[in-house]
Amino acid sequence: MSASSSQDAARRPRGAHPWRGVIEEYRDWLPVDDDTPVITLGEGGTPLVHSPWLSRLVRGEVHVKVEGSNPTGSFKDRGMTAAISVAVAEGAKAVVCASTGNTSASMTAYAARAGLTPIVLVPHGRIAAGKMAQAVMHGAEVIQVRGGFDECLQISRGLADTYPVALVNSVNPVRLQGQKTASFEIVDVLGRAPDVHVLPVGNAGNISAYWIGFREYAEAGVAQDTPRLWGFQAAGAAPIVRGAPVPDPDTVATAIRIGNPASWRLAEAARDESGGRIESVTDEQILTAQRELGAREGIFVEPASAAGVAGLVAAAEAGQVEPGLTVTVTVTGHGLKDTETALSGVESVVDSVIDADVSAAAEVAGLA
Ligand code: AN7
Repeated sequence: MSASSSQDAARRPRGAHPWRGVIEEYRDWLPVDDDTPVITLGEGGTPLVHSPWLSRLVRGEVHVKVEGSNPTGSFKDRGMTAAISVAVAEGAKAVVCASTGNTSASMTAYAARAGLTPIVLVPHGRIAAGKMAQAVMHGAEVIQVRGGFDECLQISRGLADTYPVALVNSVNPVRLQGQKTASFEIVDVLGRAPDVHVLPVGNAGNISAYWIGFREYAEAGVAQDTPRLWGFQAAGAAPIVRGAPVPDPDTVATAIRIGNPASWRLAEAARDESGGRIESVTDEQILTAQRELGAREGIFVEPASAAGVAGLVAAAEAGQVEPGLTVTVTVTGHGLKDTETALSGVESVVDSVIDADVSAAAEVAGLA
C-alpha cells in the first residue's frame, strides 16, 4: 500500500456504515413506500455468532442468531418497526397488543417513538419483570387479564374490531413481513442458506416469518435453496406437537406459554414445505440449554429463547443431525429480561464472603 492511500484510509471515519434499521436495509422487500414514515430504533443487524460447543455436538457448523441484541432485547422489534410504521401511515392514534411480555416491550417502545397511545393486555402473573418494566417506562396503559395469553389475544382482537385502535399482534401480516428480515440477514452473512434453521415456537409467528424470508430469497435467486425449519415448543405448551389446543399451558419459559397459537396453520405449512419438524422440549432441557449457552458461549438468553438450542442438543444426542451440516439457531430474547428465572435454580449467587484482602480473595478463588 502506498503512503498516500494508507493516509486516505486513516482519514476515513471509522464506523462509517451505520445500520439503518430493517426498513431502510430491506426496503424493497417490505410493504412500505416512499410516503410511509419510518419508525425505527435501529433494529436488526444482529450478530450471527459461531458456536464451537454446538458445532462439536452436531459435527457441523452452528451459528447463533442473537436477537436479544435488538433495541428492546428481542426479535419482536423487526416486526414492530414495520407494523407501527404502517399503522402511523394509516392514521392510527392508538395501538393494542396481547403479549407474554416481549411483544408489549417492543410495541410500547415503537409506539412511544411514534407518539401513539400503547395499550397492552398481559396474562395474570408470569410476565418477566424486565418486560413489565419496559412497558411501564414506555408509558403504556397496562391491562392485566385474569386468564392466559390466548384470552388476551381474543380481547385485543375485540378491541381492534370495535374501537379506533390498531392491532399489532402477529395476526397483523405486516409484523411477519418485518420479522422475515432475520432470514435475509442470515443468508447475507453466511453467503448461503443454512441447511437447517432452528427456533422456538410460541404463537408461531416467527417460524412463519422466517419461512417467508427464506423462500423469498430462494425465489429471487439470492440463495440457492431453503433450509429445513426445526421449531421447538415447551412441553407444557405444545399444541402444534399435540395437534390440539392446550387449555392451560404451563412452562418456565413464560414467553411461549401459549395454548392456541394464532399462526398455527402457517407454522405447519412452514414445517411441511421446508421438510422440517416441530417438536417439544421439557423445562429442564430449556433451563440446561440456557445455562450452557451462557457458560460456554457467553450468550445470555431468556428461557423461551433456549428452547431451540435445547431442541438442537436433543436432536444431536439422538443422532438425528447428519454430520457436516450448516445450522443456524435463533435465540429470540435477552436473558436480562428475566433474571428471576435465571437465578432461581442457583443455590447461592455469591460463592464466598471475605474481608477486603487480596490473599483471602486468592484463596477462595482457588488461585493460592
Ligand atoms: C423470547 O411477546 O408471543 O412463535 O406476546 O418472546 O413468533 O410467538 C412472544 C413470543 C420466542 C415465540 N421467544 O415466538 C409475546 C410473544 C421469545 C418470545 C417467542 C416469543 P412466536
